This record gives sequence, structure tokens and C-alpha cells, in this order.
Amino acid sequence: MRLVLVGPPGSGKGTQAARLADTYGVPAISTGDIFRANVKGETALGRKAQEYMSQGALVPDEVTNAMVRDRLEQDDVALGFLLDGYPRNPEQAVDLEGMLADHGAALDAVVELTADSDEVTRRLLKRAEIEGRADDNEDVIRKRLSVYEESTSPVTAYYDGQGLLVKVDAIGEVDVVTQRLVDALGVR
Ligand code: B4P
Repeated sequence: MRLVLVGPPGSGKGTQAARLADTYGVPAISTGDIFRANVKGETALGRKAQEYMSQGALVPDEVTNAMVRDRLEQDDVALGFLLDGYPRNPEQAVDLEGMLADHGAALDAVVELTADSDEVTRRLLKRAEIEGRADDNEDVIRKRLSVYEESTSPVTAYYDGQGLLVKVDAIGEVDVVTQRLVDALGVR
């Protein structure tokens, strides 16, 4: 199973990716988590990524694509993976296609989690209180939502055109959303 999970910030990508990865027995790969681990470890990649993340902007494609390419070379993804938060613009989608084609592979499905801006803003502000993530403040959330609209929405249209897109309503209890995802994906 080779899956991509897209959706606005706060739609539950990270939350659902962990559950789906368990269900399908594939590793979940979150570009956001990899960047945050690098920021924490104060690596050169982390310093670069932080400039952009703290403003709610996308980390430049050359940095992100190279990082994903490296990750997809590892043995544990040979039989499948779930990408959470990548690709986030059409250029990344094209690059991903190339990376997979190099291994004679292709995506099985792209899941879009849908949720309105008010709900996702509420969730992210709640997470800010609990986790204190630097990019979960009102100004940066607004910027992340507008980046999603401008850069990531075209990605869903791109995959829809390829017949890969599956839309799932992300409003509701976490368990209910997981069940909707599993029902929508079925056995692939
Ligand atoms: P991400 O880490 O992907 O952050 P995100 O979009 O906010 O989603 P996240 O997975 O954290 O939150 P979730 O919706 O699960 O990206 C962060 C930054 O990294 C980006 O802004 C960018 O700078 C950079 N980046 C990442 N990928 C990149 C790429 N490909 N290219 C360039 N830059 C990239 O959950 C949010 C909250 O909602 C949680 O608190 C959760 O508990 C809650 N929640 C989840 N499901 C819920 C439900 N059903 N009901 C109520 N609450 C729920």
C-alpha cells in the first residue's frame, strides 16, 4: 500500500497517519515530524527548515524533495508507506512520481481529509495550549491555511485527474474518522 494523506493543517493528518500505518502495516512518514526532529537536534537541515516553518511557509522544494528521496530509499518502505504532509505542491507531486517510477512503483491512493477553517483553527489553538508548538499561533495558522489553499489544493486536483483521490470528512471523533478512512480505502 502506497498512500498519501493530504489535508489542511489541523485536519488530523498526523493523528490518522499513525492509525492507518498500523492498520496497513506500513511506515508513516511525516515531513513535518522529520523537520521538527531536525529542529530539535539543531542540525543544518533543522536550522534551514525552522526559518520557514516558524512563518507557516513551505520549506523549499529542493530541501524537502531530497529529504523524502533519501527516506524512500530505506528498506522499510519497499512494500509500502504512508506519506503524511507530502507532497504539498504540484512540483513535489511530480518529483514524487519520479522517485517512485525509479523503483517501478506508483501510488495506490491519495486521501484528502476535509475540514473547514474554523474547526481546524480551533483544533490547532487547542494543541497550542497543550503542546506549545511554535507554529500553532493565530497569525501563523492563518498563513498555513492560506498556503494550503494556494499551494496544496492544486495537488488534490492533480490526483483527482489521475483517479487516485479519495475524500474523507475529517469532522467528528478521531475513531469515527479512522473508520471512515478504512471504509473509503477498503482493501487495495
Ligand atoms: P505538518 O507537521 O504537516 O503540520 P500540520 O499540517 O499542521 O498537520 P499535523 O499533522 O501536525 O496536525 P494534525 O492535522 O494531525 O507541517 C508543519 C510545517 O512543516 C508546515 O507548515 C511546513 O512549514 C513544513 N512542511 C511539512 N511538510 C512539508 C512539505 N512537504 N513541503 C514543505 N514544507 C513542509 O492535527 C492537528 C490537531 O488536531 C492535533 O492536536 C490533533 O490532536 C487534533 N485532532 C486531530 N483529529 C481530530 C479530531 N477528529 N477531532 C478533534 N481534534 C482532532
